[in-house]
Amino acid sequence: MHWQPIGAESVLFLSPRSDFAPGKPIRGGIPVIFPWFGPRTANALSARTDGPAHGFARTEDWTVAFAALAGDDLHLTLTLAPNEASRALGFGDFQLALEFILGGELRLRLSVANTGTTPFAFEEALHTYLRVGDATQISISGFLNTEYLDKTDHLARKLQTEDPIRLTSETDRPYLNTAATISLTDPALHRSLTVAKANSQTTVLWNPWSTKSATMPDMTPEAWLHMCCIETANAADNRITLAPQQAHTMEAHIIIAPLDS
Ligand code: TA6
Repeated sequence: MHWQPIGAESVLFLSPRSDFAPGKPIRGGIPVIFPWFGPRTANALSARTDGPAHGFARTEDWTVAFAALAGDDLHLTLTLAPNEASRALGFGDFQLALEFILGGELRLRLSVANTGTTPFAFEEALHTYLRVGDATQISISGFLNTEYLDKTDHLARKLQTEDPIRLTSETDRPYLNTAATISLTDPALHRSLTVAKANSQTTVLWNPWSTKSATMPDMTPEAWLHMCCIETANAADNRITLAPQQAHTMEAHIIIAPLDS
């Protein structure tokens, strides 16, 4: 929920009205999305469509499995195992581990292991809420010539033709088949935020803008101006099928830098 390198402005957005109640997702920080992104949809291995939006992982209690300071970096590993709720949703044979390295930069590694005897398909996202000074002034680069699903236009498949992107309205786009590093320039906070990644083929760009934000009870009226989600993911066409006894690790790497001059 909070990462602020010494001498820098806080990097993650956290809504002043976020819930912190069991079963409620936190509006900000880096929610961990697993085992589906958005509404649950049927796939080749499961016809089920029941369960909470964005899966169950982000509202479960995780276990702190490791914590250590190494030089200026704090290393944390949190784990999530199956429980009654996940089994009821058809997920009983997995282990998750989320490794953080927090320092002047932020690295996150999400590992998913299939501990069972049958394959399963999953989607995942590190749903990162970046904090910005003014969302109407930011520009975002790295998506040129990349296909995306436009969730504000009935999931229409479109191609990103302009770069950099400037936000002017609700923007909700899973970009597909991309391993690109994304760079966000924030003139108001006079810095750039870079999100690099590994083993991720989807990057989601989201800002609810003013109208949708006004309908969200866990957002204050102006909060949308101070956030931009750049989510490191594997979703939609990039859903992953994990064979028994296999594991997959996705990494996000967030770097901040002051703007020149
Ligand atoms: O990542 C963007 C998105 O899928 C949007 O469609 C919006 O629903 C957002 O996630 C937040 O979802 P939530 O369930 O936390 O309100």
